[in-house]
Amino acid sequence: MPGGIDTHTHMELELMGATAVDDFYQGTKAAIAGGTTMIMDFVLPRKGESLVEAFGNWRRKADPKVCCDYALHVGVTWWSDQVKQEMTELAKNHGVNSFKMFMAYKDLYMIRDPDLYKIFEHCKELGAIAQVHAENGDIIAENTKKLLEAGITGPEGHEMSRPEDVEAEATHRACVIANQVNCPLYVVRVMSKSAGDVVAAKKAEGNVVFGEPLAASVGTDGSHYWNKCWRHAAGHVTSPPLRPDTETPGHLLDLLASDGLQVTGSDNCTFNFDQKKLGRNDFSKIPNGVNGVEDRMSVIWEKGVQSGKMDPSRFVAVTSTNAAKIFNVYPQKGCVAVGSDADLVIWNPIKSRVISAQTHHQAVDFNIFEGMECHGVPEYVIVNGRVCVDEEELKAVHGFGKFVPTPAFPPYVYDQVDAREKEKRPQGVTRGPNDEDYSPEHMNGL
Ligand code: DUC
Ligand code: ZN
Ligand code: ZN
Repeated sequence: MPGGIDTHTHMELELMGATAVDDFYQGTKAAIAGGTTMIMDFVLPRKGESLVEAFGNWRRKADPKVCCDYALHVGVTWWSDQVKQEMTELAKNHGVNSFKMFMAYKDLYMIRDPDLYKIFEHCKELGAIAQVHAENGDIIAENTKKLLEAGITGPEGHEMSRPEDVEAEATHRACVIANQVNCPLYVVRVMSKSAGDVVAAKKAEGNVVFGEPLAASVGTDGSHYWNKCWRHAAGHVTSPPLRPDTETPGHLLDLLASDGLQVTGSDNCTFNFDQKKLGRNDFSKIPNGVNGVEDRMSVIWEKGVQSGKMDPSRFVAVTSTNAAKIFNVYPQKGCVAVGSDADLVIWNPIKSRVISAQTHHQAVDFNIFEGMECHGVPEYVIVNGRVCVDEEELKAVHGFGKFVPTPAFPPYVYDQVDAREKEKRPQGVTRGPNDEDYSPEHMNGL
């Protein structure tokens, strides 16, 4: 099958006072070990920082290290005329067709609705895809304050401060705003049943919207935040959080199987125990992020195909092909065909392995899927024609990967946008300022 495409990673990201330990070398090496041959990482400029400069810095970090191919999404973390011009520059000259806005992380990245509207509008003009991290940042800030005042400082406070509703509300709001300006929307890391349902319902109404659950959100759950071991609980802290009920993973998997949701990422953003400890006395200071770049393919196979919820073709769609189509690198990526890149996986569905931090290839000292048995083992992984997993032996090559530009106006997305536009065009008469105030028949008797 075609190599996996992980739509969502944060290699060596500086976040909340720590730098993610999986860098572009270790992270992409681990990706290959799990059957992923392309990652999509996020350039996240600080407020006030030039987007183009931040993009250049990301390229300089990644290019010499990546073992597999990669593309970049760019975060729009502040808004001004300069940012608008830089988005244009990135889309036209640097191979970026996806821009991500955070509706949470107040004081760091958060974008408010009026700016969101303008950014969506500009994405549409550029033929780009708007991505959102959908959580209500204002509510989270208030809830966090109250919980800490009440003495709830442990990792369970993380989930309590940002419950499911807070994710579903922002997801709905993003869909509404994007639909006003006919901008295609991609909701990153769908973590809850209700947020998943919002995406599926809006799609069914005709909105052009895509949803990305994570390996984490279908593979584990938020009951871990209540684990007595602080390290264990903090190891699961990620935003939006995993949900404490046991139905969420299955519900998200069902949506993925039925095309209510379309793609899977990992949001791999890994911090070691000594870094997680920055939040030992305050859950809101625990660096956010979990692993997944290595295990995503196995976890989706186990929960999807092995459990009988999806067939192998749908597995290929949600782990590779749909991502290639949405981000406009199909058929270069995401399919097995003459002329496509030779990114290939020979997958053995009969073999199984048990996931563990002791044996994984990531730099991080913890694994949220610890002890999970997964069927589906990549026996061979070929990256751009080079055998990088050979009878399960990892032979990834430092710097072998390259940057893959994602061109504007992906037909898979913009054909749907055009159809939506036609459908929404007003029928019949519209009125301009120079039109008659009264038609002659209404003049009679007035
Ligand atoms: N969530 C995380 O858990 N980590 C990185 C950024 C994000 O949105
Ligand atoms: Zn533990
Ligand atoms: Zn992320």
